[in-house]
Amino acid sequence: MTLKDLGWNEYFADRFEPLRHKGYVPARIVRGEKNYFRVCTGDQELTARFAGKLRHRADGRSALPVVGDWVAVKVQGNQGRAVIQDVLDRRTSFARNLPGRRKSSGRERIEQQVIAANVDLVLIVSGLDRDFNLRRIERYLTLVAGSGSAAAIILNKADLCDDPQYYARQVETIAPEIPIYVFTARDVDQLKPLYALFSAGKTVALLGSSGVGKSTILNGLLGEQRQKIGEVSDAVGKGRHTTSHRELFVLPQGGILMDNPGMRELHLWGDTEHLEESFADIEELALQCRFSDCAHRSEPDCAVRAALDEGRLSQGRLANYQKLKNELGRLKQRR
Ligand SMILES: Nc1nc2c(ncn2[C@@H]2O[C@H](COP(=O)(O)OP(=O)(O)OP(=O)(O)O)[C@@H](O)[C@H]2O)c(=O)[nH]1
Ligand SMILES: [Mg+2]
Ligand SMILES: [Zn+2]
Repeated sequence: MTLKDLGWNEYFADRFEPLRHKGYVPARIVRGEKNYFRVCTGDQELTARFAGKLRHRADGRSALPVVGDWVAVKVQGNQGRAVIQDVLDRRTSFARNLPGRRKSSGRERIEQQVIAANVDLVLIVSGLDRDFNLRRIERYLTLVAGSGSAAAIILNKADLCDDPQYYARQVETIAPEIPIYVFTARDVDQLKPLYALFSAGKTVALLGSSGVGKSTILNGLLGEQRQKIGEVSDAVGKGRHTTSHRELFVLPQGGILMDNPGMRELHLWGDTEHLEESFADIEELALQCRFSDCAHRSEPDCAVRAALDEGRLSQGRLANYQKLKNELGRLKQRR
């Protein structure tokens, strides 16, 4: 394997250049465990920790390395170990808010948690069993809009659904610009349309709730059972968090695929501007409201309410838009 197979390119080479003379080598973080990482330098895979100075220099968690990051490592002897000395600037980063409370005051606290770095395309996976939820897909799309990555939507487990196309049409109404794939991942032949999404050096990530079939898709594309698959009873349709870490896999046909654990909580991190991408229809309507600060409630000449009354916009989508906008607005205030 070469660094290029792992996604290395001029962007990262430029950023690594000033570090080369220190005797560091470039590597990509291919797997995250609780207390260490696995990094790949092209010809070898090493167990790596990050240097303490990274933690001290880092203002908040976001600057610490995550899976997908390109890093400068110092290889230690030949025992398969390395120390991460620096994290190269990310091209994209997928982050969520990890809200909590301050121990001292009990006041609400926000924290950016970067989940994955340098992903070019996020595959948002839903199951067409009980998992399907348009509002959650809108939330994912808003998060991806803030990450710098592109998005595609996968509706898996078509075999468990009477009318998969009905759901595909629903998704189309909320994401007209985004490619949608509907299939049964258990049948590997049905994964073929996904091949077009991959090319050498491009990083694609699978995101979605637990049990939707992310690892099944990965294994299908790898052509082997590398990741453990959950034993979910079809009747219940609930996942049990089979995958517990993030990991990158290089596909035989070229391209890199990141498998992720199912995500339960998905609080937004980002800016209200990102809604322009995920809710372009509402944002465009809002430009035609009489008042520029229209809240689309009872104001006169409200284009958004008009669309709602005429059935061009659903109540559920508008309510979710307002909810996500509030969430991002509160985040902005706290930052
Ligand atoms: N009926 C049906 N079952 C599927 C399909 N794809 C995956 N499954 C099943 O769904 C269950 C969960 O699949 P996984 O691939 O482990 O799901 P995951 O998204 O990786 O789950 P986590 O690792 O917990 O996040 C397994 O029992 C799979 O066999 C499908 O297309 N149809
Ligand atoms: Mg999994
Ligand atoms: Zn309005």
